Amino acid sequence: MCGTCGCGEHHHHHDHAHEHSHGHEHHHHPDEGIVINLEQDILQRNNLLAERNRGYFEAKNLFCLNLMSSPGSGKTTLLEETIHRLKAKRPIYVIEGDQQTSNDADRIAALEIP
Ligand SMILES: Nc1nc2c(ncn2[C@@H]2O[C@H](COP(=O)(O)OP(=O)(O)OP(=O)(O)O)[C@@H](O)[C@H]2O)c(=O)[nH]1
Ligand SMILES: [Mg+2]
Repeated sequence: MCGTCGCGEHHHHHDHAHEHSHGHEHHHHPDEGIVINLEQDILQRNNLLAERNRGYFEAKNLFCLNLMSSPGSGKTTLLEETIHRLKAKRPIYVIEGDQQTSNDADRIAALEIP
């Protein structure tokens, strides 16, 4: 890492003859581009946890689906209908991902599914 600007490169020239504005301008050639990878560590941790979950599900012989889509696109409705049709045939469990409200969790709980 460059100790002056903190970018990913090891050696490049910083001109200190100009006045410092302390904005976030970097003096790289436009074609070089600057990649500051802020997400990487967070996603690595997610991937690790997901991998552990997959191992757990596999060991327990659990069939798991991760249901993701835009807000209001019908996830919970699809779940409700799926549960309605399958719950007599096999045990079903739902993990809800809404961290703000329990609206969806309540709809699932109403179908007497853990
Ligand atoms: N016309 C139509 N409406 C649907 C369908 N599926 C869901 N809806 C309606 O779309 C609205 C949102 O459905 P939800 O199942 O709550 O959607 P969601 O993806 O769980 O929403 P969030 O949890 O808020 O992200 C509700 O009014 C549903 O009745 C569908 O296949 N056709
Ligand atoms: Mg929902």
